[in-house]
Amino acid sequence: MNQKLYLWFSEAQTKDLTLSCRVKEVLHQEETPFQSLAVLDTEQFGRMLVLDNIIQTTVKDEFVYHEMITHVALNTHAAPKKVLVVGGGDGGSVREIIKHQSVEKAVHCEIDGAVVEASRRYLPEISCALDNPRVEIIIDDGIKHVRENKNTYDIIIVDSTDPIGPAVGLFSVEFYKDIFAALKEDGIFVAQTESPFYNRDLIPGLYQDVAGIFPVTRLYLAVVPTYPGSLWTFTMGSKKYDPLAVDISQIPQMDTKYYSPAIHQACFVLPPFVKELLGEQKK
Ligand code: AG3
Repeated sequence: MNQKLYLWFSEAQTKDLTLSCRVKEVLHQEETPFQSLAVLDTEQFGRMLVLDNIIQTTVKDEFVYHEMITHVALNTHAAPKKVLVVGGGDGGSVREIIKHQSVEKAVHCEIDGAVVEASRRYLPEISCALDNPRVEIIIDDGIKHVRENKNTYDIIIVDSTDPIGPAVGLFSVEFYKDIFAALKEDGIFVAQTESPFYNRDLIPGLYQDVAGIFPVTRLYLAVVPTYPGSLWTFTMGSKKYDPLAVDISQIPQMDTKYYSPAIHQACFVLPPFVKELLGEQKK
């Protein structure tokens, strides 16, 4: 019997480790002014968005990341009305944000319009909220947008790529200071902050930078199978509200597959090797 031809896409997760996925079909490929963009249909994870050969999201596991980068902060704030997403051109974060009734406007600032277009076309289950009237899409540099809008947002979510190339500025102390200024007096900031296994040089400095600016700083975890090491960190800086002080019995029933009131609390429980990165007591 004939064997089907095997084509594999490999992401070099570190210089010594790759994750390989068997590809059914290359649906789209282009060089944008910012990066190389591909949408692949894979056997294991379904359709997958790849930027500069790095897996950004897949239709099978995107729910973990998008629910966790949004709902923890949105259910910590008393009544978030205006929310900004920097990056995240696929629209997954915005889709989760508008599940919150209090949200009047979700502003989505993505530097690369081609990511938005490819996601609309090939990832409809992720990008489906982009045409919602409560969503405003701005194709521009998020760093500039944050700098130019002071005291504007209740929540700012930084849904970035890895801290290489165009995203380096999204992991800088200057940017965190500008975010602090762009938030209202009880605002909350959340960023995706990479792997506690493979980014041990990044997380300590970043956490200290956020803690030097925001009165409440918390790091939390979720499991995203397609990201390096699967275990993934998010860092929250908050001016007033503490996510751990939330009465989880008051969290409204939500249509989610990973986030839940129990996860809202449990995601802040850190293994000693992660606590160590934050300069905290291990136990
Ligand atoms: N942002 C990318 C997270 C980092 C993934 N890193 C990696 N695979 N090496 C995801 C954007 C989804 N909205």
